[in-house]
Amino acid sequence: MAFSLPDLPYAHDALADLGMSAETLEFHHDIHHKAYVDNGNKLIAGTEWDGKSVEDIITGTYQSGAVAQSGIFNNASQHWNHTQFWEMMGPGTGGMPGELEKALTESFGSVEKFKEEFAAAGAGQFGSGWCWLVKDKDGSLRVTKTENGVNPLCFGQTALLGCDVWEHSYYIDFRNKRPAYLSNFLEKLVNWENVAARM
Ligand code: MN3
Repeated sequence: MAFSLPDLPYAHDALADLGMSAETLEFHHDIHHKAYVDNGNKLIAGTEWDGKSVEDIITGTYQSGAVAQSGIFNNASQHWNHTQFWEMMGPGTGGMPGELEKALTESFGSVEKFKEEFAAAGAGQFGSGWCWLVKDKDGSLRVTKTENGVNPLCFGQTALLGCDVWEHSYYIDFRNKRPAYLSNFLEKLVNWENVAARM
């Protein structure tokens, strides 16, 4: 099946009061995410990946390691990453579900310690990439960071929360202040119910 650009789960201006402007979402969703969808479809057409699921394309091309497939990997993974990212945020969501709070406290010592580790991973990713809260293959919760479009699927992990730290995600609203963007993301933008549902 060809990739298609999903609608945002909220209006473009729904997060403006929470630190992510309509202009950012217009560029990030309508232009950047759409480009991954369109370029991915062009590169995949007529290859062995035509008709495969986006998850199979990501893991298959990543494991092949073939340079010729890197364009397909990059666009497929960024399509998947952004689709998750939109769902992981939301306007006026409720607090953190108790089961998630308990799991984070058990794994990191406290919710605040988890947030510190997550923000440090995002701030410490040199260049473009993502930081993640993942459920690892052994069931443990971990904070990770990945470069460019690489994501937890590549390592057999479940992505519970991801934050895009490519400059296009924060430069309009936060200029070069990536740590401020990460702090705002954790305090105001995350849809913790969506994160809990992924556990
Ligand atoms: Mn992005």
